Amino acid sequence: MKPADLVPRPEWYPDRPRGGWLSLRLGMWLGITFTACFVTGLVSHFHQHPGPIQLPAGPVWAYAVSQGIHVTSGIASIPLLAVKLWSVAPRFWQRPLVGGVLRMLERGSVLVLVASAVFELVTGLLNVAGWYAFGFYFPPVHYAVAWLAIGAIAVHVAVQLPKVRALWGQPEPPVATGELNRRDVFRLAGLGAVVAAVTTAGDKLPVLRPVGLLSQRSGAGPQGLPVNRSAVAAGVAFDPDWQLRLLDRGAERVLSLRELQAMPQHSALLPIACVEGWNAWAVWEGVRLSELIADPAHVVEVTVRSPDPGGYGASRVSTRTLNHPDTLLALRLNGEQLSLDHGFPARLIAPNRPGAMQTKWVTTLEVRR
Ligand code: HEM
Ligand SMILES: Nc1nc2c(c(=O)[nH]1)N[C@H]1C(S)=C(S)[C@@H](COP(=O)(O)O)O[C@H]1N2
Ligand SMILES: [Mo]
Repeated sequence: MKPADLVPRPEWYPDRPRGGWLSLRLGMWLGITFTACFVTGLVSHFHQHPGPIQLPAGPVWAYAVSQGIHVTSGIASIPLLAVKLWSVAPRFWQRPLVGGVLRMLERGSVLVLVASAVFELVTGLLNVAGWYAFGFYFPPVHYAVAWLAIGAIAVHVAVQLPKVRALWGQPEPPVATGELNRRDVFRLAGLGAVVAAVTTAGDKLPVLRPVGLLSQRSGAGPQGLPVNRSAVAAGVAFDPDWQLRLLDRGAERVLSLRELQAMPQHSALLPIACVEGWNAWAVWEGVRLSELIADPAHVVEVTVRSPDPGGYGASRVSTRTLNHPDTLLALRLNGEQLSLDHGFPARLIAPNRPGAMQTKWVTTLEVRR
């Protein structure tokens, strides 16, 4: 037996209702969910890597909605992609397996498409499930492969356009009696997508919490808010001598907690909107960040630091966010003094911002003009 004989052949596949009619419809839905993932993923990227693209400071809920759509449409893609691969499976083994430059380019682009799509969905799902099983730092790899996936989708759509035209409006091909038809398979895939989305979205839309079987977060925690990284995990202890250091125009100013409490206090209803998709709203109270800094309209950026050595121990605040009235150095949460796990004595809280940038246990504000 030659090695090539071990490679499956299209005719080995049972004659089931696969093929163009089904692939086209699943492909269109995957096009929508992957585009939603890509666009919302870019939004998340530009929040965390501000460059030439400056995102607005509001509306307050925008990032919670955007990242909720990202994770929900990604999870809904899993059953759609699984059935899509099933619908085209025999075609991967069409002979000749290798041959012809154009054919190899086409097969190569499909290989990139399948590999990058599966990679994005699997690593994304593991990440939101809190199982950081891969040996690399997730965001840059997920970001790079996202471009690969969206590029491969564009090439795939262009290559398949003649077939799409031919299939468009065609009736569903008949199947043998007693056999599942293509419309049923399509409906099952859609049902799988809806069930996956609804059962994981309880930590994004509270109305879905009762059916949130697969939700990652329950919403429970001290002061009515979940904790992502506790003070113990971050190596931050209660510090009775805590002071806020303000570094601006080459000078250092120091403020005690009492001094901050004596300043005008403002409150804002804002969400923690984690990059992993869940969000939780609370009433925050504290000092406006812009009122701590002289001439805030002319600040380029404020870096907020904590003693936490982890990747989320510091964050950057843009001019727009600094000058938003809801951007606070929060001292209180839901009517009580902040608990240590939520960032006591002071944490940053600002509208339309990834949770990863809502720095807890703030000790230093560094102003760049
Ligand atoms: C099950 C599916 C998916 C899940 C659960 C998921 C989850 C996530 C999470 C948790 C982040 C935040 C990473 C961080 O900042 O720590 C993220 C970012 C991102 N995702 Fe996904 N994702 C999925 C699918 C996709 C797909 C299909 C694409 C593109 C085609 C995509 C593109 C992006 C991009 C561009 C970012 C921004 C990365 C950065 O900040 O540099 N994701 N995703
Ligand atoms: N110093 C510090 N601040 C931090 C983090 C951290 O690890 N260290 N985690 C961030 C992340 S990822 C989230 S989602 C929010 C969670 O805030 P909470 O624990 O008060 O709910 O805090 C952010 N602030
Ligand atoms: Mo987070």
